[in-house]
Amino acid sequence: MDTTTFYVRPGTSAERKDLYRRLHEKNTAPLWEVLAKLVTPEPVSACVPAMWRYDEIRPLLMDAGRLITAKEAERRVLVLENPGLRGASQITQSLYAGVQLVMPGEVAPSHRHAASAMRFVLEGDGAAYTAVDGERTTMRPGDFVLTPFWTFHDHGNPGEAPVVWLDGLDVPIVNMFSASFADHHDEEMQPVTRSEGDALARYGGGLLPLEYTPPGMSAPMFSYPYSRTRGVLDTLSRNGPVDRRHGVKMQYVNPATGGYPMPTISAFIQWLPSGFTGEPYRSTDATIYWAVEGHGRSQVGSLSFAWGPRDIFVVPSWLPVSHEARQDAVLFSFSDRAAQKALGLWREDGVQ
Ligand code: GTQ
Repeated sequence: MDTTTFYVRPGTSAERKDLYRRLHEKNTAPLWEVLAKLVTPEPVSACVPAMWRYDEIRPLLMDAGRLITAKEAERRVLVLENPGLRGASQITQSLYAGVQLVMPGEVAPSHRHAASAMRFVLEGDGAAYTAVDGERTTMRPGDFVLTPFWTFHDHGNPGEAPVVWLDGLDVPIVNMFSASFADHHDEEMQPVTRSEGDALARYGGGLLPLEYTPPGMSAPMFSYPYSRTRGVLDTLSRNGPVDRRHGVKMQYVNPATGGYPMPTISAFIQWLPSGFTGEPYRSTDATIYWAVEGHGRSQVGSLSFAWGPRDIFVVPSWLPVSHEARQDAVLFSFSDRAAQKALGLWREDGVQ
């Protein structure tokens, strides 16, 4: 839709221009001059479709691994900058994404912040961990791991191989509200107070502690291991149904509420059968995709992205996306749908 014709911008005159100059001096402005770009009939976003190929990014990340330590950097991360939002540390208007590396023997020191974070593990030998709230969670490829609002977290890699994961944070949302806080733990590594797997068993096994009341807005467990997720997709791939747009698509859940894992971030995993040619779909939540398994192609607006394992691409708000799979494929994705739904803003199109 041509958004410039939705409101007709009034013509100008010498007297009007003089008024605008006097308005400007008093920190005011004529709404009718900006209304068309302020209140658009459909989403308009500076965020553009973009793709990051893992085999292009990985060598740069490993160079960073030689040039700076995790400790010196605090977090050794390549920020994924949307080409339409350069310099803003944003992959979409509302979300930050980065690719983080922890080398063998390193520790990324313990800190906490108002921003909520999620990780999706890309590579590693299954020895690295992230410690959240006194509990260490091993990070294996495909695991979805949470660092909720204001929880201390440090990342360590006692293994032999580098560990790399995708970070997704709601930093732009927090900063839009000017609500950012952060501090450091007294110790580089927070004390471990619970044994590994405790939160997953306590909250993630289809059981909850007796008469449990969620203490916060985020899931009480920190890890959604890929072995479990993959098992679900395996079963459902046989049982269907396979949606014409999404294949077999599931959302990660806060088991204590049935809602999204964190108040601002939603995450999804989908299986596409070999030969799948999906129909277009659009929604108001700009979405970051991460190819986990298989090869395929996604049409995003007028662009076509061919992807294979570990490639990342972003779909801006309201641009149609359709997926094709050359072989059985798995896509992870995340977005701000949780925040939009909480505010009553979320919309989708092309769903029957
Ligand atoms: O691991 O705590 O990519 O604080 C950006 C900010 C990761 C983290 C990022 C962070 C972190």
